[in-house]
Amino acid sequence: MTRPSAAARGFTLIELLIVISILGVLAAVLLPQVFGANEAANATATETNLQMLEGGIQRFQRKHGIYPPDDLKAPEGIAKATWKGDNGVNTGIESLVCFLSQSQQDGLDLTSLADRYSNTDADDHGVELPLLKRRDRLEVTDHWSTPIAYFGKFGLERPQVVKPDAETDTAQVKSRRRPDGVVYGAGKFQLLSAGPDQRFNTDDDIVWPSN
Ligand SMILES: [Ca+2]
Ligand SMILES: [Ca+2]
Ligand SMILES: [Ca+2]
Repeated sequence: MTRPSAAARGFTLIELLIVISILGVLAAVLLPQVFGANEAANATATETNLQMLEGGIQRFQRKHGIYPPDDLKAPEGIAKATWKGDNGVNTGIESLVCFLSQSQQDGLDLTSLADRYSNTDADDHGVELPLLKRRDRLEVTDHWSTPIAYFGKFGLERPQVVKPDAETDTAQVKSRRRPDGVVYGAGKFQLLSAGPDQRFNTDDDIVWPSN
């Protein structure tokens, strides 16, 4: 068996190095684009769900003349609160899910969002929600799996406590304000996603309505 000459081995090694460096350059150029595309797709999908929730909120408002409460407390004459009291965590979005899940006519069937449920604070309503057919007190998450925050009309100035996931400590979340200082959704409601960084009250948050 003849061993390859030193020149031949060297040439192979150089070729290998060139290939590796080309792959390195390609990865450096393409990976951020791939991740960027993913983030953009997640943002679009999250906005679509926020828009869908808005549809339910508006239907509730048309029927009852008020926006769905963000405190799990049923206003007089609207619904009879048969569910358990509040544990103070994720309350806004849990309350929205609860009120929208009472009936098809004045709410929204959220069963299509099954892949976006979480229950990071592991609580329950004690009774089954009529539309959702679930007893656990679910949150709806954004596409980075962080529970969305929902601020009702009267809760826009009240910070909320959100537990991002089962392992992470709770965070205090404030409703988002426009550059002129007016709160987004003033006089109505606000839905807030923590965005790609999974932290609330940073620049990448997605707010709805966004004007
Ligand atoms: Ca809760
Ligand atoms: Ca919960
Ligand atoms: Ca954020």
